[in-house]
Amino acid sequence: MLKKTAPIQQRLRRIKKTFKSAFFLYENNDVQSSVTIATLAIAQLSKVFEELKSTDSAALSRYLDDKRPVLSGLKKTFDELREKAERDEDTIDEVDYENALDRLGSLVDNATSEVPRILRSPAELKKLRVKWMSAAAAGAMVVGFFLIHAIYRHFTLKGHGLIGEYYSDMEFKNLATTRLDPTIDFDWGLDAPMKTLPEDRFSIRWTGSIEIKNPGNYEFYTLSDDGVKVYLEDIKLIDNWSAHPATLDKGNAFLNPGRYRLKIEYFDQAADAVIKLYWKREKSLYREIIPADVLFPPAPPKH
Ligand SMILES: [Ca+2]
Repeated sequence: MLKKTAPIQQRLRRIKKTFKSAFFLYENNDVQSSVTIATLAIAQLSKVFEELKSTDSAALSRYLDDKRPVLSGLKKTFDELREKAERDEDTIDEVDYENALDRLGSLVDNATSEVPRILRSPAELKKLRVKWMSAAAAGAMVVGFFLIHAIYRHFTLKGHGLIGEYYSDMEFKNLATTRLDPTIDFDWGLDAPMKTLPEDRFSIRWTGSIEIKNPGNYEFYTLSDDGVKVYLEDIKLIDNWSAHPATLDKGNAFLNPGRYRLKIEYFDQAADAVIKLYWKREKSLYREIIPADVLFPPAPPKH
């Protein structure tokens, strides 16, 4: 069993974190994991409510009586969503799901601020802390397991794109913005890619990995204006580091199934700005933009 257990406020803060993970997963289009984690937040909150029954605070009883129906309504909604997600996540209506997440978010927020406010008495809190021990330890293990599972799914089973670092100079010095780009498929014309960058003289570095499912010869292409370099692991596949109009460059590699580190460096010096990353798989007739579901951001730091 875990040695340390958390007092009630800390437990509530963790539930808030769990909820935020659910929201993050939703924002990154991993609805299935999002539903799982949101359901977990509900289970955790139910456990906290259950534990709190033992206090003899009348104000707290009123609060719990008031919120319990909201919680069980949400539980029902998310159980249904989870059934749908298990069948096929495309059947989940985005607006419905966002509403459900919203409602859960307000309940978690409310509990995080209200419960500690009601339980101001140090004696009550001390009593709760003792009572909470075993359930909290078990809960922490469950949260840990599900979060690791979701993060694993999020970063390994389903791609979402590469991390793009956008610099407001041509030498990767002044980092302006970092974001997740599902695909590298940009034609900014004469405009700046974003408000934090100038229209000319900027550079971008994308990092992450690409998943290869079938062995074979893979052709990689870039269409760029201006300079571009593409690295797979430490092999330079494409190198056209010069100012030029939109140009197609190509590199190829025989790849076995697995995950390969991928890095694209790009700069624009003046006028038009274009950068696109394609591949052509063996037996495929056309080159296509490398899709998001085989591109993965760099793995999260290990603890
Ligand atoms: Ca240019």
